[in-house]
Amino acid sequence: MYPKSTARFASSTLRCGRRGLAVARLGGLYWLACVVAACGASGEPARPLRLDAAGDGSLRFDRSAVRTPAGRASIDMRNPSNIPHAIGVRGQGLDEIGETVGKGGTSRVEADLEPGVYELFCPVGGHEQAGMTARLVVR
Ligand SMILES: [Cu+2]
Repeated sequence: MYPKSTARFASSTLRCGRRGLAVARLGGLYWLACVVAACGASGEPARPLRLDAAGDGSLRFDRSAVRTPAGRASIDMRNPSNIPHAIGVRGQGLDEIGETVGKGGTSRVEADLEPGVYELFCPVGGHEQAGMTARLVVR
């Protein structure tokens, strides 16, 4: 009787240990999925916000204003033109610049956006001055 119950206890402990391991594995997967999805430090997934550089080679974006709700955002600018461009965002204490990309590339900035008005601009020399800017309104 006594050895039997000890065995049952041992077996249930083992099962419990396996479950613990399964949870640990799941946790690892979740962490990996989170990294792949490019979550912010807050764990909140970044809301994608798209705009493109003009495709005709002119120094401007494809729109002059973008609106988005407050929160974590991934500002993605696709570059379909032969001129290198990048996305920059400033305002509300934020000043970030994405990678400069050539044709077919995407320049990205991830940021926690507070309500307010921001300026999107291309930081490549002379482009902002030539008018490559857009307003970003966060509500
Ligand atoms: Cu540019």
